[in-house]
Amino acid sequence: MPAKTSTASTKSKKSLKQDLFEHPDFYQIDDLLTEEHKLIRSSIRDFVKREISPFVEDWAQQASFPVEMVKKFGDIGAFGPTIPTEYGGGGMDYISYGLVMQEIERGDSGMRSTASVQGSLVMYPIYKFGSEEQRKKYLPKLASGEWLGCFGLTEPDYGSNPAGMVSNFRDAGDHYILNGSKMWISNAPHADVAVVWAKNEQGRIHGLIVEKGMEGFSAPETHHKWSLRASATGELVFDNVKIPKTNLLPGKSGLGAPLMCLDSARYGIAWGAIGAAMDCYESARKYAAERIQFGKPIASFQLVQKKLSEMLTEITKAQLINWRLGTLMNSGKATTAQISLAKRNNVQIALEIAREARHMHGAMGITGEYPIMRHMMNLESVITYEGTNDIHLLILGNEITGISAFS
Ligand code: TGC
Ligand code: FAD
Repeated sequence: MPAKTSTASTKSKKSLKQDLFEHPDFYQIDDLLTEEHKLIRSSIRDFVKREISPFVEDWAQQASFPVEMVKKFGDIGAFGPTIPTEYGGGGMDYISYGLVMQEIERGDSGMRSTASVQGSLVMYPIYKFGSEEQRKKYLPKLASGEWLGCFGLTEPDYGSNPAGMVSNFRDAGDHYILNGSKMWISNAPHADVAVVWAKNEQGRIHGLIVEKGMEGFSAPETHHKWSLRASATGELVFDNVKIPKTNLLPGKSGLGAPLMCLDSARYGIAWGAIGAAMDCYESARKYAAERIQFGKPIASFQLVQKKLSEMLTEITKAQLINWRLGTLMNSGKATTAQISLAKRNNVQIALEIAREARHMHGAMGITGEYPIMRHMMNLESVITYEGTNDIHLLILGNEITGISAFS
């Protein structure tokens, strides 16, 4: 009996070591996942290995958004995993959603952006605040990847402070007239549908569905980015655009409506960033074992071991935050401040891990031979969008003190 126990524990130690290399799971969080969660994760992981990782370096180097991925994401169920199946969504829980985001961002943050904007920022508001006709018209096509969507909140003069937005619409009888502009909008240049936030004549914020081809609507691409180069970013320009009244989202108005969408998207980012961090860690661990300097693998130097140990520690802490936050999301108990803590912590540590991994690869770290520099540059956007690092600190500060630093 003792011999058997010791064989079992030797075996589990061995597989733990293998996991640390392949897919770090130091605290065996897999034990907390269901078989369905693991199945979803492995199918997205295989998809990313096959359809994204071999090509993404070229897409990023050429700053080219691979439009063909939109349909492929639809086929694999990456769009709207938590939206009910009757509208074409995946009908999954939030842990599954997180795992999908984690695996896609392990490939590339820009690819994860495409999926999280479509699911959390376009399908979610249409599902949550849309009429039944709007749900039936848009959701199945967005879920299948037939249509691509974008979310227009940020304006040239209103980023962290969207309440100040100046985009506006007025009642013109049987339709509205929309004017204004949005900036830094992911997916915009290729989007068929835009969920746009604008003020009515009383200054109340509403969501409007704007479709490609509407007269006076254009979406020029933003060029020369050093970050998220495989994702297309653009402006949304509205010059007296005639919007049918049936395109107003009737279910909720006020800034709270877009902020609810951001809760869902920020949650996905908290998982996604750890995917990028794991890819950097795995690459650094492998490189350190293979790269010989001073006659030894660099992994044998204490300073390199310190870096790897700190990376694994931070990844493990972030994985635990994600899992617990996922269970709170599933039970409808997660708060905006809890989501802010996860988004802020996980993106920040992912960026720090990417930078350390970059150092550990020496000169090779700046090349496209390794994914590190691309992850690092991508994460510089992820730490800014969906609320900057400091805005999330202040959301937490408000929660702790009861005093808003914004007003
Ligand atoms: P504040 O006064 O706090 O709130 C205004 C109203 O909204 C309500 N509310 C919420 N309701 C539902 N869910 C939430 N999470 C809510 N948070 C707030 C609140 O109760 C209030 O309601 P009422 O009825 O009293 O009016 O608003 P504030 O103007 O002080 O702003 C707060 C602040 C700064 C935290 C907020 O504006 C903010 O989060 N700013 C950051 C902006 C941001 O994150 N933008 C993201 C744009 S989208 C994007 O980046 C996509 S990138 C995607 C990709 O490519 O992956
Ligand atoms: P600003 O708000 O001007 O902030 C500048 C600096 O000031 C930051 O460091 C900020 O933390 C700091 N600051 C601001 N206010 C305070 C304060 N009260 N206290 C302390 N510090 C403060 N938006 C969308 O609507 N849809 C999208 O799809 C989208 N995609 C994006 C894709 C990319 C690649 C990028 C880079 C951005 C995207 N954004 C999108 C915009 C993004 O959400 C904003 O960039 C972000 O909210 C910050 O706004 P800003 O860039 O105007 O910075």
